[in-house]
Amino acid sequence: MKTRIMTLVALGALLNGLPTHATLILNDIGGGMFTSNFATNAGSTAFAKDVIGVPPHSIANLNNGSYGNSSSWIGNSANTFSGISFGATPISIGSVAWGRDNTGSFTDRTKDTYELQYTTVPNPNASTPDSSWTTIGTVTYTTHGLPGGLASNSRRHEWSFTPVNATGIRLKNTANGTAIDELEVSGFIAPKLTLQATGGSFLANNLALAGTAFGYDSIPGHAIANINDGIYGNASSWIGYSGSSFVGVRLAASTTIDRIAFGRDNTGGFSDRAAGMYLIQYTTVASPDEFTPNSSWINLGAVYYDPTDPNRALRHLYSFNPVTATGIRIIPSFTYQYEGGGSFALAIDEIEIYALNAVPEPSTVFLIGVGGLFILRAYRRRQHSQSRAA
Ligand SMILES: [Ca+2]
Ligand SMILES: [Ca+2]
Repeated sequence: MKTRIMTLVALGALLNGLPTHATLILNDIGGGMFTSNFATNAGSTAFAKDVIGVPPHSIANLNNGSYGNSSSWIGNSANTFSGISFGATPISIGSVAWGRDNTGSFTDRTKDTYELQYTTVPNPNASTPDSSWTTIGTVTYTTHGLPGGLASNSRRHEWSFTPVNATGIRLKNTANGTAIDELEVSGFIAPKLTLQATGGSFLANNLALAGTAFGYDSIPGHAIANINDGIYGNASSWIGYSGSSFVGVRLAASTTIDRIAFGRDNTGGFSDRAAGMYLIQYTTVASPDEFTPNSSWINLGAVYYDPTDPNRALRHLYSFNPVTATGIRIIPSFTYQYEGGGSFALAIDEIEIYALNAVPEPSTVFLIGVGGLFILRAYRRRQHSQSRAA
């Protein structure tokens, strides 16, 4: 029962965080291997439709517990796939991770559409028919990774989804020659960021207003200082210039925070420069700025906005486990040959930061209440249907 309640709480967090058009929720970018990685269990086996005939790339590299190009699988055809069998008995899975080269050296071979599937067929392999696989979710990387980019498409990306019982997973690719250095699977891990509101406006006591903006670079007319000037909209937004772009806010004092909000254009005017990923980090060092080393930043979480999500450009308010921070920064993915063929960095019109125990806005209280009711009703229905089935 206790486990069940814990699962419900975790599922509640997942449901609250579900974007409009995705069943894979981005949880983190970069980072290390799952503490409990089912793909490297003794009974687990990697398989793939094919592999490029160039050493050292191999199918076994998919779950050898090592990142990097020299420990990767590369497909050898369009519409290929790679996967992991857990054996004959289904296990509960809820999170996966994969990347092209989590060491950051290689950034090619990532532009692709990835479709994650699972099966309950015992000991699945490359010959398990398509009809035995069920799709969990699909994500599209509109570009290859960029060198040096911490939020690059080539880094390890960790995704969570509504848990399923499975004997195996497979990851389908559309492009020929996509690379994966490690395919990881775990039980459900609650996303680090929980979506609390889409749209909406400033709450009371936005700490960013009293903070100091900093960033790596920007394009003309979209200055770093726009990030905390208290104004939404494209004309008051920051837009990065390169694959190394980031922007952040140094807080006036070290503060325990638990919510952040940002968007591309909360006025609804512009919806370009919003499909992609944002990695959110915090730091505890004194007086952080654009020169604070990468090693001093800790991941708070990441979000992925699908190109088909109509609300992707609006402000999104997220909550997270409280951290005491001196500053935060957001690293957007950089896209090109996208939305008309030009070169695009993602845009942010405003960053808001809120302290723990600040009074929440009424609509947030309402949303949490509605979310709780929904989960309770779903749970009761499940119990009801289970008792009827028994
Ligand atoms: Ca590997
Ligand atoms: Ca602004």
